[in-house]
Amino acid sequence: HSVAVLGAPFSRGQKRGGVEHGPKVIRDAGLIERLSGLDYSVHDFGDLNFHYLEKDEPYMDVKFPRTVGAANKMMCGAVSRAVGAGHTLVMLGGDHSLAIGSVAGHAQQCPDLCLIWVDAHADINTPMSSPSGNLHGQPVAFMLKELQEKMPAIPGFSWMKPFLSSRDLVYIGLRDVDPGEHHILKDLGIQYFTMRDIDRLGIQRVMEVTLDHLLSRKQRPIHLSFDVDAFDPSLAPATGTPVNGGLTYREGIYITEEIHNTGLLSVMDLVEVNPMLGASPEAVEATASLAVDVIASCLGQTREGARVSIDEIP
Ligand code: DIR
Ligand code: MN
Ligand code: MN
Ligand code: MN
Repeated sequence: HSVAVLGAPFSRGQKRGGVEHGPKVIRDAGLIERLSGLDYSVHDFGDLNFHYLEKDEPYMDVKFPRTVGAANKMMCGAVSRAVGAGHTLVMLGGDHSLAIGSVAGHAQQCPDLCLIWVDAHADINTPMSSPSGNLHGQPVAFMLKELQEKMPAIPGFSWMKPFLSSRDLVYIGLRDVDPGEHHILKDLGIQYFTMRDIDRLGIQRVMEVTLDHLLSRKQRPIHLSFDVDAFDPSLAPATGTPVNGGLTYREGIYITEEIHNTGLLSVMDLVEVNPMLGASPEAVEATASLAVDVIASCLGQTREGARVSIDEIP
């Protein structure tokens, strides 16, 4: 099989500078070499070239709507082409608003996809419920068919229509959910596992229920959207909105191992690595290196080691 890597240096979905350098630090932490070592043919598609519009007034409270909309339109086309060409795609953010285009482009090729959202946050605010106006807190609201009536016509987004059913989405790692978001989660009956649920059930049971919920009716392509802030800030300090009490290293890697083991991972996003927010170079390197571990694990790196053909054993 072949893996394509696509960088998305973009930060207008939130207010803190630096997250546009995420793709560079993740590559510098050795991503391409690690994936090549897993016996993939790796195609590095480089970085998308986004344009930041000079005049982009807020719409309601939504910041940079046209810039984020245009970036996601470009992302949508790029992901659709890569998946159409047969690659498993790894998208490197950039902020999480980019998942709008990433999942939309994936859905153009795979309309029956399901979505696993690993994040401290639910990212399901509508422009009305958003406390910040930042689009990285809203991407899921753009995707869901059930929220169509709650979404105003935001400039920059006329190219897309909602495409995902709320039953085809599961959250893991939540611990900072806004009131409006909590209402939507309950109202639509979305399956989610907070950090408290992980404490109660254990990550093994959480993954069993997650995959059963999404795949028991039929096998379908998986989109994994992984926000590095799902991890505990002690492991992933270089990110814009850290929240205490996050995933341990082992919980994070168990999630990705289980997703790999389905054989159904089709596209993944790794977002919100911000090298300008680490307290030290070591903090940035630790976050980027964790991102590489997550991606490699999604693509089959195992903790038990892998069998190789007998002539490769020294
Ligand atoms: C908050 C923060 N819920 C918002 N969201 C973040 O702005 O809508 N998402 N940080 O990753
Ligand atoms: Mn988050
Ligand atoms: Mn997020
Ligand atoms: Mn494999």
